[in-house]
Amino acid sequence: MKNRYYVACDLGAESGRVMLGSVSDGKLVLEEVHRFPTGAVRIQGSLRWNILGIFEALKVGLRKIAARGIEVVSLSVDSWGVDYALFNERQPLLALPYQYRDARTEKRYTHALETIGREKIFSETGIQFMSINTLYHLIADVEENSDLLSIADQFLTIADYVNYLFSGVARVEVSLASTTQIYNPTKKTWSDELIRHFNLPQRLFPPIVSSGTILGPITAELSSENNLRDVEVVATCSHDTGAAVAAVPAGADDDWAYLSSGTWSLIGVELPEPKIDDDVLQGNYTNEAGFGGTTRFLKNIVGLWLLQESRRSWQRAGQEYDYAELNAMAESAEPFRSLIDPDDARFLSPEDMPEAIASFCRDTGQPEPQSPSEFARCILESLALLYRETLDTIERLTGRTIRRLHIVGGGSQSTLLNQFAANATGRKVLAGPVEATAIGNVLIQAYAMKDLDSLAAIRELVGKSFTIDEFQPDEPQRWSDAQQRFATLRSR
Ligand code: LFR
Repeated sequence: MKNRYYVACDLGAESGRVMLGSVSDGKLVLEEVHRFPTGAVRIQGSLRWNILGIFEALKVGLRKIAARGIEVVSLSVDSWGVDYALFNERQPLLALPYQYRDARTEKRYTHALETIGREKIFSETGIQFMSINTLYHLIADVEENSDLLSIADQFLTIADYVNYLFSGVARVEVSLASTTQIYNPTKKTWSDELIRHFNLPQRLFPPIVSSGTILGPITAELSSENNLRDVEVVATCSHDTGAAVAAVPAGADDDWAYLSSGTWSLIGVELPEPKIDDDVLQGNYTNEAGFGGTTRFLKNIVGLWLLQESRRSWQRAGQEYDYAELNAMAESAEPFRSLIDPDDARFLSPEDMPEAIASFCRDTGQPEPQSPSEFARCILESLALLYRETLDTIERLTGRTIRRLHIVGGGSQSTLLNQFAANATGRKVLAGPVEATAIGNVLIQAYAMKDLDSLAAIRELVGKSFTIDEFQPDEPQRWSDAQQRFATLRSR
């Protein structure tokens, strides 16, 4: 049989990738065809995505594939959560989509929670409270862009919007719908109650489809422009984290947790249904929709953003380090010199990350990191300690015992962070695959095209196809002492 090729268009906050996947000799073969920066643009006091630039970059990748004479079965886009584009029948795009870190939601967020109450929003959605969520951005649009909303037919979350540009079919896939904090996972519809309460225009909300839905063929315009024939556009898990969790190479038992590690750290377990109760609300955990009707019960915490932004600051000052260098430098730095609470609000969108970290250390009576090595060490140790706290809470909230932590995504390339995670959590860490999101995307396409028949089959194929590295916990006493210090910082 001829190889069947699927294309994953994977959009992250730092970079986008066009990945070509096919199954050969019972293994998935994945190839990066094109990579490009996606980063947000600061413009006239706001933070936006150059979404059409991203769309063009994806087409460059598709043309590279077509130029090799490869016939593609299907393609699918996945992206970060929350953000959206507005459009109507005549206008493909009505405004540059806001980046979730844009400050416009800050005051609206607090106000929205006061007017309706956290309990109501949480019982409707089961979603973690974060000022970045779509709900607060749409409220901002109602207040400051009502002229724009009045001419919009619909909004679409980022990956679903690009799937729409490819196929002409406007649907929100459920995993991405759930990141909006306007989706009700019990009723499996948009939350009418929240829509009404916040005066959001009902017509903006598109139909929701399940993960692995064939939307339809690529548009005729794109097909001829890019030399692609008979390509189906599939809504896989449009949410990158959803696709990554589908590709965790775990078995059917339930004693494992995942950490999807990139700009964000998404750490959690897979549940058969949402868990919406007071304890979960108090802990601010989330119930995102996963592949096959599962629930991704997790905590969304800051991740390598701390290091990415520090790196950007050093770059501006003329000091260039790649991530491998930063890891090696961190390894040689003094252990546990200073710790931060990665969750502190000052780290959400600072102008200068190293300065924000230094200010945290000053405020808490710790020595300020002096060099990139010390900053990197402080960031990685603090993240690992937060993983520990989060896993313990997940065990308490779900009644599960977690014995293994699967780390997937770009962050799993940091062997230092993997070892720290094993040490801090006292659990075995299984690292890889790095490209879990693109893999999940490709294999859910294979599922949609009836080449694979279940989540278990997807995971088994991932396990057979990629090398997974193991890290055993070490230095228990030092890490448990550090955990005490960390807990004190967190309870300030
Ligand atoms: C990860 C991610 C997270 C989401 C954050 C913002 O890439 O999708 O799951 O909370 O980006 O959208």
